[in-house]
Formats: sequence, structure tokens, C-alpha cells
Amino acid sequence: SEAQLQANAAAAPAGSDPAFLADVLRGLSQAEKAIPARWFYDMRGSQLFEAITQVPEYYPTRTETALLEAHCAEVAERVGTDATVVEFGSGSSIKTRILLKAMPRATYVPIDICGEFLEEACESLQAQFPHLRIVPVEANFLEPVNLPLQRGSAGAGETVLGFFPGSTIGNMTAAASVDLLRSMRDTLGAAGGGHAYLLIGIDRVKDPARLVAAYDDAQGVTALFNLNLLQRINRELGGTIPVSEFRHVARWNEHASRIEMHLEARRTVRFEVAGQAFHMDGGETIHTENCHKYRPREMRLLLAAAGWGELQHWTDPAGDFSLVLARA
Ligand code: AVJ
Repeated sequence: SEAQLQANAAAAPAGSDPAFLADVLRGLSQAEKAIPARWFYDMRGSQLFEAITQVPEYYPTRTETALLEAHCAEVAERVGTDATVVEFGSGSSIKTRILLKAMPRATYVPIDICGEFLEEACESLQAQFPHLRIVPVEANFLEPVNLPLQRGSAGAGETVLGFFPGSTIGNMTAAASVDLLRSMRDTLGAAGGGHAYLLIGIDRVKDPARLVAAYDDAQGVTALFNLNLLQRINRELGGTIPVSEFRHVARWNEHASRIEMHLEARRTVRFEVAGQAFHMDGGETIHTENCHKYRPREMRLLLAAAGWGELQHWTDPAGDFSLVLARA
């Protein structure tokens, strides 16, 4: 109820994020406990994710980076070196730099909901590409976004290339992915007379043992990343979760074609978040992330359902990861 929400907000530490609090309280109150994966990425979580990309079992980042190194010239040839590159996310990664290096006359438009991330990413990118025109947009890219410079002075014929690397699409269900891909198509102005392209990285179905290893590395970095969510709840929301009573679990859900990450209670635990009491039995889990994996024809189907036609489909020799160029 409204009164309950207000009481919870009052019990949380001052300055805590009300959206985080609401997601945590709602997620822990469900029969199957779950917290959205987006809350992994506080400062420590972002650092731990960076560390994950370096562990030997986590192949996606290095495989996609190699695919971009190998094929960005072809992308640039196809869309033109002066296209407007619209990145969904603030583009702090090496991958953005690889793409922009191949498109020296591009305009770069990163879209991110976090103005702070956006500012930082733009600053460091501008330092590396002093002549690059950067137009940051602070917005939620899950919804269609009005781009500031589209079809402006350039008029019809402007080419826009959306960029969505990292298999981030895999965090969503297929239904949500189609919604997002359609929003991207709207954002890129497919109906505006110019050309809209999308360059997207998607992880593939493979041997479940390799998938599980990628999300449960021997060094335990992914475990720390997952468990950090509980620490964040304790830190930011005044929780009393006994973190050492939980263990990281990564499992392959064959039916849903996805890796699931959970935090499993080792034994019965009781704790509070913002004054609200919770209880978990031993073996009960909090579901923290889904990472959907696709086969090439399923990728084509997802894209087609959102109005995108595949132009090129690149993969590594082992067929671990796909880099897809599509046109609206
Ligand atoms: C950033 C969502 C692409 O799903 O592989 C890595 C996140 N979680 N290890 C992924 C993640 C655990 C990653 N994405």
C-alpha cells in the first residue's frame, strides 16, 4: 500500500534510491524471489564486471572485440564512414573505440539514462578522438528516443547506425527483446527517409558446461559480482542480509535457453530491509539475472519480428558469438 511504501522509504537510509528500494522490496516479497539485474552496477559492481571480462572462462567480451576488429571496416564500407553512430548505453568500452576508429567522420550519439556515466564516457572518448562530434542524450533507451540532430540540416538520406554490443539483449526475455529492437528502430527513425542500420552483438547457444563456466569462473569473480548485490542492499538500503550465508549459483535452463544466476541461502536466514522482515529457507534462491542465448536463425527471427532484416552475420571460428548487421 501507499502507506507501507512511505513507511519503508522512511526506514531506508537518507538519500537511498527509491526505485532500487521498491524493486528490492517487491522482489523479495514474491513467492519466487528475484531482483532485476540492472541493480548489479554500482561502482563496485561495474568494477567486478570489468574483472569478469578478463577471466579465462568469460569468452563473450574478447570474442566480440575480435569480431569488431575484424569486421568494422566492412561495416563502415556498408553504412558510410560519416554515418551517425547511436550507441544504446554510454559506450565506455573499448568496442566503441574500435567502431569509431573505422568511421573517422562519424557523429557519435550515446544514449544513457545516467547523466554522470554519460559525461564521463564522453570526456574520455573526446580526449581520444578530438575531432569527433559527440552529442550525448540522457534518456531511457527502452522507449523510443527523440534524437536531437536526426533529419535536421542533413535532411533526408542521413544514415544512422545503432550500436548495441555485449549481448546485453540477452538479459531480456524474447518478448522484451522484440519490444526493445522495435524501439531502437523507432529511435533511429527508420521511417524518416534515411537509412537505419543496427550493429548488435548476441551470444550463442553452446555446450552448457562452457556456458556455466563462463558464469561461474574458477577465480570466483562472478560470485563476488553476484554477492555484491546483497552488499549493496545492506549498504544503500540499510539491509541486514547475512551475505556469507549465501552462495552464488549459475545454472543452464535448457527450456528457456538461458543461463540463470541465483543467490542461494545455505540455511534458514532471516533479515530486514528498510524495516521489513524477510525469511528464506535453506536452498531457497533470489533470482538475479537471465542471460538468454540464441541460435543464428532465432536471432534473425527476433530481428525480423521488430522490423530488422539481417544484412551480415559474422561469427568466430568456434561459433561462440555473433555480430549482426541489420537494416530497417
Ligand atoms: C553484461 C549482461 C552481457 O550476460 O554475460 C556477466 C552480464 N553477468 N557475468 C552477460 C554478466 C555475469 C553480461 N551482460
